[in-house]
Amino acid sequence: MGPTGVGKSSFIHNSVPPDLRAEVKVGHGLQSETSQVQPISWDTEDGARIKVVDTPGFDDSRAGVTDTDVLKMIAEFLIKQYKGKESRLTGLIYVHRISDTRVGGTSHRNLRMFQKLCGDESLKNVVIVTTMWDKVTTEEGKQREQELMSSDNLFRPLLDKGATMMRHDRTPESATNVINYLLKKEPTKPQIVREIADQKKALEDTAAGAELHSEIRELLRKHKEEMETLKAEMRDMMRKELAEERDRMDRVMAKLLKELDDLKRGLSLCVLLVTDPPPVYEPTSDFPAPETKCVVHCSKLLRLVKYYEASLAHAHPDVPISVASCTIHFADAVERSVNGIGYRSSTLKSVLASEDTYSLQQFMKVDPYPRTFTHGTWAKARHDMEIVINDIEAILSTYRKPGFADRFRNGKGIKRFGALNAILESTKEVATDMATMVDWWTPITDAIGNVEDAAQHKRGGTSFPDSTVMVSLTRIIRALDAYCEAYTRCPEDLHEAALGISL
Ligand SMILES: Nc1nc2c(ncn2[C@@H]2O[C@H](COP(=O)(O)OP(=O)(O)OP(=O)(O)O)[C@@H](O)[C@H]2O)c(=O)[nH]1
Ligand SMILES: [Mg+2]
Repeated sequence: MGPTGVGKSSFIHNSVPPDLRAEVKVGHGLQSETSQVQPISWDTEDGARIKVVDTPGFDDSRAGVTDTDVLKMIAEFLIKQYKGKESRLTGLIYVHRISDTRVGGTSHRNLRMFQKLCGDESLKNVVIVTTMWDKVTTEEGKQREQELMSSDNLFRPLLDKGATMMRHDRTPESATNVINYLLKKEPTKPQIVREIADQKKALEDTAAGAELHSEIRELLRKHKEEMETLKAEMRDMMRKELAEERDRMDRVMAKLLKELDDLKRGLSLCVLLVTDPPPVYEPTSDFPAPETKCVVHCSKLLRLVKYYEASLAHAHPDVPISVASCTIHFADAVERSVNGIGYRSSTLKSVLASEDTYSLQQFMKVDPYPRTFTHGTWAKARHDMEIVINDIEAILSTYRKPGFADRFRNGKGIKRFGALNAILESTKEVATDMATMVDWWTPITDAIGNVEDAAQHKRGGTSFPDSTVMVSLTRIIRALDAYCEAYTRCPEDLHEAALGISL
């Protein structure tokens, strides 16, 4: 990569075996030559296949191919290669003219785009190749090279993070030198591929896309300013000239707006989908009805606590208090989860009725509630019960020490021991029920996750991803409703059972 006319194609011309040189077109004159991403490959003697890829530079003054086109071509090429899996990217080359006395805006722009496409992690696979050494004296060249290497807004940040700088003197030897250096590198995945293929970002949301987006916006802003100036000058100029100038500006503006629109439209779906077919989506089977034993067992536990409260009051007042408060906290958490799930279930119903992927995506994005919250409610309740169980077990172990029976001849200790054991057993029963409910939620949260993936995959589309997704969604909603119904009385029942316990 690199700006127009720096010698990218010439470099490739020098890298390929002699019989392929005719295929590499080197520019003549000032016009930019390369307007496509052009791979060229050959087999080495030891059986490896090398593929070198020429790219057009980012250059907003070029006619026909916009910078957005260039970005799309590069991104699509990299993603196809990555998904094709037979290619491994070992090197990225940025070409710069050592003969440039000053580094202009286009060079900075190209360098910025290059950095955003690569990302820091791939910089160790980067070589900055300097060309046109025959146009400078050795002294000049060396001095400029030093400047380029040490300047904070040029190559220094790249070199600091693992990039290398190498000279190319227009000979096959120096080009081969660069290629061989890169072939030894561990393959890398550039940032744009990570963003689009792995993180499923839209082109305009990638680092490179965002960079281009803000540049186009900046150009538009400048243009609007120029238009304003033009309007002011209109009064002094002849009409014809003005009209021509205004037409020219209108054309530029239209081009920029179209480019912005193009960028927003992203990569062609065929690249994203044809090479990466959506996973076959299997609808989840219907979910079993949620267990309600937990409420029954919790009520029983509270009754036990109430029954034994007086006998434990003197020696172990903490036990009834912690068991009861844990149960009441649980009842409150269930109340919140039932309300939340009820609300989400009705939202999901309207999403399902609309069959609109975007609403589904939005729902999943802004509302991870059913996924995490209710599952978390039960997991936390079970965890709290485990703590209570451990505490009671710790107390009971002191009762089991030798000599215990002698110290409590009057039988009070024996009674307490019995009470603690009964409460412990009942608490364990409740903890087991809670674990069952955690397990009950797991396939449902997984199913929601799968629907979410399917919805994500359908980026850009409007109708629902798949009819099987609708089936799953229906089953999920049914399960959420069944949960609400099963647990809607839980808080009330438990509060009632807890009446009379002095918390
Ligand atoms: N003197 C001199 N000229 C060079 C050198 N490298 C390339 N050129 C010339 O510079 C011009 C542009 O080179 P290309 O290789 O086409 O540049 P490019 O980077 O591929 O340009 P685009 O395809 O337009 O992006 C051509 O006329 C080359 O012959 C060099 O090291 N020294
Ligand atoms: Mg070229």
